[in-house]
Amino acid sequence: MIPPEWLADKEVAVIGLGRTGVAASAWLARCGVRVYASDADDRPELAEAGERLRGESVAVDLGSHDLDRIRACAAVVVSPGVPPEAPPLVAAREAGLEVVSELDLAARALPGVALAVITGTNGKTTTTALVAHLLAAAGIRAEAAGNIGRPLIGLAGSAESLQWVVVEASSFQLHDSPHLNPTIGVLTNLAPDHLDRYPSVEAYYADKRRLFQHATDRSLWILNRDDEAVVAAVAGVPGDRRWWSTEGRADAWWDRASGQLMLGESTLVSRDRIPLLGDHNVANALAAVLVASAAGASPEQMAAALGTFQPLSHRLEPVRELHGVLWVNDSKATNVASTTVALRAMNRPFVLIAGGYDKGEDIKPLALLLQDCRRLIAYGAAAGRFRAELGSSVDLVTVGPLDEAVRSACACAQPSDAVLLSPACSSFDQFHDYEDRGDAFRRLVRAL
Ligand code: UMA
Repeated sequence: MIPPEWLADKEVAVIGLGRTGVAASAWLARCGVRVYASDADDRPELAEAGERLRGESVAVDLGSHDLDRIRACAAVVVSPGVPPEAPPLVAAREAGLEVVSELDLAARALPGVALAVITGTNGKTTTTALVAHLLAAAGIRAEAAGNIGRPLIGLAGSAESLQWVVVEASSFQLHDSPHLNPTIGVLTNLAPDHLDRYPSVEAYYADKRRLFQHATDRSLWILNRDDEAVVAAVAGVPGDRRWWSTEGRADAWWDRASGQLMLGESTLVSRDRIPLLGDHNVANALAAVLVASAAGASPEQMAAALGTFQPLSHRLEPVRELHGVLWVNDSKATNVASTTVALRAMNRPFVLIAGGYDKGEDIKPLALLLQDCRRLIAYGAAAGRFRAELGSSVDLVTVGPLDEAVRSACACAQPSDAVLLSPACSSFDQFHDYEDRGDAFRRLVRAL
């Protein structure tokens, strides 16, 4: 549970007051810990959260961190979005304080609950949600939490009512989780990411490999056989391994010839029954099946539940079919890699809406995936760059706001086409975040 020294005279510092910091502060205060919570920012929504925490006896600073006060604390709980070189963390390390993630603390506050921890560069949110769905359908008491958007600490105190928690863990969370020891660990795939925070790809992969830090012969690892970097990452790690593959036989695999998802030699379910677009989602389903099966779900239960999974919002989310045109919201695609996955998932001609806030990424590689693109509608701040870099590869028009892009797509899409919003850019030129952008797209499409 809570380390005893945290309950002595000193305060515990919580750095960052987003969802993680607020949940961690509230839980620590309820456990009798004296909490000093601070955030370098003072945006309006923090003020409201700060007031609520003050009502729970938490000392709150917004707009700055009191570094001397932090140095005098017993320990530090850090939010994933705070980089290691942030001044409060540098001060804490200099003072010899333990720095842990909220995830690490929460996992210790769930005694007796089995943890399926899912990490990887892509697919971890969908896999996490799928596992929780399969377990619930099998009558297993399970919840999903972590990077999926729900701080794990919110479940602390519910240990008695839970058998499993399915935890989506980001590399940022794993970085500060020295005690985390999953019952089942899943590594979906590894590709360069977050290089604005990590000095190298190796440093990012090293944080992902922290999943295996307490591996023993009794550990169970569920892994992607199709990804060489995953195979390399697990070399020499103790424990049992189960593999999935969309390219060949494995413990769970996709028999493309028959269109079936297979568990070993047995047919599980037809690909067509799973309401998720794209081959990458077959991989996510296979990973989820291996986890749920190890946790006690039967093949029959899983097969039925795979057919009732609701696609997650903003991730290749089908919005509606209108006059034979399927409208798809992939607003979560804030970079070229995500849009690449979406374009590969298109199995029909499509109109692509892309653009937004230009992060300066190289967008030319998208040209290779635009053979079936009827028209690219580039919108927002990055529209000009799309025209300059992709205008010779595809029929391309530029527009300003997203509503104009939707109208333009509506005018040119043909029956049997898809219209795909997969921006390859962030949303900040016109929206608060990708969810705000996806919600706006959904509203516009439903109003057509
Ligand atoms: N801050 C300081 N001082 C600093 C630097 C930052 O106070 O020196 C503050 C910031 O102003 C901010 C807070 O620290 O208010 C950091 O908050 P946060 O970014 O960690 O946000 P949370 O709302 O706590 O959300 C986090 C995850 N965010 C990140 O990892 C960036 C959420 O993942 C996660 O869902 C949530 O915890 C619950 O576990 C989001 C994400 O983008 C979805 N994750 C990345 C990804 O999936 O690629 C890793």
